[in-house]
Amino acid sequence: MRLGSIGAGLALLAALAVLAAHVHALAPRTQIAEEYDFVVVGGGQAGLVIGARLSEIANYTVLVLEAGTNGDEFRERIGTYNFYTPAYSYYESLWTTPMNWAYYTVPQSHAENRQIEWTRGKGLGGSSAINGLYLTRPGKEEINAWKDLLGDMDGADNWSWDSFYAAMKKSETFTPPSNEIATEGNITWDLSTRGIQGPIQATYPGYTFPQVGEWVMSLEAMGIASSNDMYGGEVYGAEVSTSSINPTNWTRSYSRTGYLDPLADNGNYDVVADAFVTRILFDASSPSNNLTANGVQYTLDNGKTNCTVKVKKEVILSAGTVGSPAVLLHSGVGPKDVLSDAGVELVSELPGVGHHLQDHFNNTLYLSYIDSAIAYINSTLMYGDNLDALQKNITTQINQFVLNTTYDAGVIAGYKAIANMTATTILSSSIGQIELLFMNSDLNGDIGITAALQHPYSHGRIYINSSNPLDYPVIDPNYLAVSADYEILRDGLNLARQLGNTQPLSSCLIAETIPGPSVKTDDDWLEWIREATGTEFHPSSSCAMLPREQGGVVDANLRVYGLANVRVADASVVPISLSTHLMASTYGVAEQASNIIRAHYTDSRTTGTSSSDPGSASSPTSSALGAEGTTGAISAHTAPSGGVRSVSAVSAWVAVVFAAAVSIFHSLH
Ligand SMILES: Cc1cc2nc3c(=O)[nH]c(=O)nc-3n(C[C@H](O)[C@H](O)[C@H](O)COP(=O)(O)OP(=O)(O)OC[C@H]3O[C@@H](n4cnc5c(N)ncnc54)[C@H](O)[C@@H]3O)c2cc1C
Ligand SMILES: *[C@@H]1O[C@H](CO)[C@@H](O)[C@H](O)[C@H]1NC(C)=O
Ligand SMILES: *[C@@H]1O[C@H](CO)[C@@H](O)[C@H](O)[C@H]1NC(C)=O
Ligand SMILES: *[C@@H]1O[C@H](CO)[C@@H](O)[C@H](O)[C@H]1NC(C)=O
Ligand SMILES: *[C@@H]1O[C@H](CO)[C@@H](O)[C@H](O)[C@H]1NC(C)=O
Ligand SMILES: *[C@@H]1O[C@H](CO)[C@@H](O)[C@H](O)[C@H]1NC(C)=O
Ligand SMILES: *[C@@H]1O[C@H](CO)[C@@H](O)[C@H](O)[C@H]1NC(C)=O
Ligand SMILES: *[C@@H]1O[C@H](CO)[C@@H](O)[C@H](O)[C@H]1NC(C)=O
Ligand SMILES: *[C@@H]1O[C@H](CO)[C@@H](O)[C@H](O)[C@H]1NC(C)=O
Ligand SMILES: *[C@@H]1O[C@H](CO)[C@@H](O)[C@H](O)[C@H]1NC(C)=O
Ligand SMILES: *[C@@H]1O[C@H](CO)[C@@H](O)[C@H](O)[C@H]1NC(C)=O
Ligand SMILES: *[C@@H]1O[C@H](CO)[C@@H](O)[C@H](O)[C@H]1NC(C)=O
Ligand SMILES: CC(=O)N[C@H]1CO[C@H](CO)[C@@H](O)[C@@H]1O
Repeated sequence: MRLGSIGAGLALLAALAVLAAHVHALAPRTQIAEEYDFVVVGGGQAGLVIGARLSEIANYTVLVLEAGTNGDEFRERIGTYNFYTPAYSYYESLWTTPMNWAYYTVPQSHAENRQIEWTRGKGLGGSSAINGLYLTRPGKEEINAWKDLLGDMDGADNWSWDSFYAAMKKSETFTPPSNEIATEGNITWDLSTRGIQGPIQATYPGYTFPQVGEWVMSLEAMGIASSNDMYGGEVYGAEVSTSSINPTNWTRSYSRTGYLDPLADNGNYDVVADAFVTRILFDASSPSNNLTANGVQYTLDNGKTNCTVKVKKEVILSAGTVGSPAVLLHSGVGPKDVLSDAGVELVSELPGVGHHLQDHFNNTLYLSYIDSAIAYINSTLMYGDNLDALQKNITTQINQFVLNTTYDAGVIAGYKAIANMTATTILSSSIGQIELLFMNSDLNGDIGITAALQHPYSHGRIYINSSNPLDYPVIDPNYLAVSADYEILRDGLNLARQLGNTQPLSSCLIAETIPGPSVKTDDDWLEWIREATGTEFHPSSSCAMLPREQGGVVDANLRVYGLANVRVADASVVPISLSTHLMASTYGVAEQASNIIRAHYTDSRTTGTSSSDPGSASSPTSSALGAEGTTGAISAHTAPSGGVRSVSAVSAWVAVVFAAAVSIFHSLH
């Protein structure tokens, strides 16, 4: 068994520590400390939330290590988009910059052997810095299904709808649209479901297209009513969703602007960009079935030099659905076949790492002629009286759907548990099975209607095929491996076609250009789906929260099985694909993770919890980010206060600039 040593890096750090003046956190740094209570791996969407929430406790020292850039050179492009419409954030945004890992899947054998690009954010803010800004929430029944998958595990209640809903609200501040935009876009909302004092701004764009209003009306004509309650857990019907944008100027609101830039300089929090984490190091004297992490190894120069930082309390992995399993695997934690094939020594066997990968995949119809007009279509609407037959059809086939990519009966049991939950509870619930999106699309001026499968039965995996942590992990989402997936997606695409033919939307459309009227039969659809399917960018579940005997990677307290002090907290822990764009849910995971970690250290102390107790998980006064989210009703005029206060205070704080730290490390070599 290999356990890393933290010798060499420390000598360097000790030497540098002499140079370090009494620098303050979040000011430009020339040096980081030799050890921290908490080291967060990945300064992406979730990582910056956790860094902020833990560092609110002045007694904790916190370090975030982010592999990508600090983003400063792209800031204008991150924040700005043409015409004040979110749609352009895709096309004018950051796909072509170094802020995208630009992964590719392995050839997809059920999709014409295509290698499909997997865009993932790389830099402070992670995918929230480059995503499409749709801010939507999952459904009540799916979150409760997640909790039910945990059985009576300690902490399972934290993943009930009520608890998760509160965590999502805590992250946001909602601002209603102007009257003009509300009318033009036919936008409705329910204040009682929204957050009022969180760091992330949720509102509507400053410009909208008339077709957006027609979207809702046309869907209504098809029997799909507009919904007011999609943020309260009823994810079916049509709506114009909110975007994660600032209400004053429609710039991007993401985890860096919400959770990092406004922070006070309390001297206990460091964030280092361009720091690629290569592995977690463990204390060789800790029990092999409950290893204690005592350090994190990383590189600032693409592997030429290894640095190490010591960890006093915990390592928290927030490297995302691709990065978090990859770091575990390179640390020797994972399925033994994968590790031995890759030439990485087994440290702690955990067969589920990287498995249970689920993603939304989609196809887009183009019609000749944005933003966030969407609809979630449930199975009552899609299948009516035929639902029972479909459900039986799927449940009787689950054993055949199981893949042969694992040696472990537990991972297979976990697959069956997720698939059965999906086919029973979720399929028959009110929650959408298909999302329809209105896309202001391409350069031809066509519009697109996308249909995206929300609950895939085809699960894939993330694994590694090299012992070099800097090599890209292998991504195999296994799209369309299971017949039920293309059948449901096909039925969704037929709805998209029907929508294009429904008034008033149809009156501005000339013809369907892609795939066009020649695609009619089930076989035609299947062929076209295989040729054209792509990702909606919502992969999850590669470090699934499930019982250990079902191939789970983390327990309900987000702790990695077999390790004493390593947690995962990001989109990779969600065990079941959710019917939503994943950003709000990821904020929910990260806020809840912070609650759980803070509560753990509060509870484990013998002293009581006075209001000045730095460990008190619910002390609103300790937050520079606004008070706790609300669970009750709110009124409109109180809405923007917390977030605006923290945002407008930005110039009073010193922004994070870590280039200095990096160059000092360079110059010493
Ligand atoms: C192009 C695109 C469009 C999307 N559109 C939407 C949308 O409109 N609405 C929505 O709700 N969701 C959207 N999503 C999904 C959503 O943004 C993600 O699900 C979510 O941001 C994931 O958050 P995360 O914290 O799990 O991971 P990320 O935000 O991806 O963060 C992971 C971080 O870890 C870093 N990292 C990885 N490996 C290492 C390592 N070894 N060492 C150090 N750091 C490491 C990465 O660089 C990254 O910064 C989109 C995603 C993409 C990519
Ligand atoms: C703060 O940290 C110090 C040093 O680690 C420790 O001795 C002290 O007990 C901590 N106080 C609280 C309230 O946690
Ligand atoms: C939205 O459209 C419906 C018709 O589908 C109409 O009854 C309603 O008044 C419109 N609402 C707004 C806010 O324009
Ligand atoms: C937009 O508004 C936000 C919030 O007020 C502010 O922080 C940001 O700097 C503004 N961006 C630009 C480009 O003006
Ligand atoms: C850094 O660590 C890796 C293992 O993660 C090792 O393969 C490599 O040789 C080390 N590099 C140096 C310069 O020591
Ligand atoms: C899938 O959906 C995403 C997000 O809406 C979109 O950017 C992408 O182009 C779609 N892909 C396909 C193949 O339809
Ligand atoms: C059940 O599934 C099979 C195989 O995919 C398919 O051929 C059949 O039409 C399905 N039946 C129903 C009722 O959905
Ligand atoms: C798994 O199944 C595929 C396709 O059926 C097959 O090609 C492959 O050899 C199998 N792998 C193992 C390890 O059995
Ligand atoms: C499938 O799920 C249903 C409903 O949740 C449950 O009653 C049933 O026992 C499950 N079956 C299996 C095989 O797990
Ligand atoms: C499914 O969606 C339709 C249309 O949006 C809605 O009328 C219906 O109530 C939903 N079904 C359930 C079971 O909630
Ligand atoms: C690992 O997989 C990638 C595809 O993700 C491939 O390009 C590469 O050649 C593979 N490396 C080895 C050593 O098999
Ligand atoms: C693992 O170790 C930690 C602290 O060292 C302890 O709190 C925990 O109970 C241990 N877990 C198991 C399963 O032994
Ligand atoms: C943050 C949170 O909701 N914590 C809860 C997690 O679950 C435990 C046990 O059910 C509760 O005691 C915590 O309050």
